Amino acid sequence: MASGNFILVVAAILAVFLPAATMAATEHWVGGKSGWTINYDYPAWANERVFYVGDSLVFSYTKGHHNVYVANQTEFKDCIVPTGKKPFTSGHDTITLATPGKKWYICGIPTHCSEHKQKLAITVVEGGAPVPAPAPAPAPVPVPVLTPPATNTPVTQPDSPTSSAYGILKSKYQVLTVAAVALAIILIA
Ligand SMILES: [Cu+2]
Repeated sequence: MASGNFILVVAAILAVFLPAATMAATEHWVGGKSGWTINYDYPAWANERVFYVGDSLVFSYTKGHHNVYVANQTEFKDCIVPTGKKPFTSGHDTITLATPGKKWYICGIPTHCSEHKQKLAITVVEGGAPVPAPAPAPAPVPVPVLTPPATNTPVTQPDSPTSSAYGILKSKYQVLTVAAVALAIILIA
């Protein structure tokens, strides 16, 4: 019963985490190795990739040298620092692309956008990460899971020799089968 529970628990954990792993969202490091900086060809960078809902942008730069404002189309086009909006300033700003559509980002440091093209426009599309939402999702087990394996450790232990012994028996049986078949072929020939 103990090992049976354990298997169920493992299966439940896999059921919860496997789909999440399959639909891994992409982190787009803006500007690649150059990061978020001046005089970089962000339109070309953006053209090389597809941005899916659920992906994220990472703006990487030396803190204090730049910042990131989420802008609208006009602010982007004319390099207007959005009023009443706080910029991202950490130097490692991760922005999750939660909705489809056009997104605009600019640096708010004077002249960086207007004279040095430190601005990024992307189009986010749906569908990259299919959300299959399988039926068995509702059983959220993580907490009760932790107790049984701890107490069951001695019980699970004897299991492994048994199953490996079974494995050996099984492989011996396979060897015998192969040998029998080979013998049959030789005899027929
Ligand atoms: Cu800047």
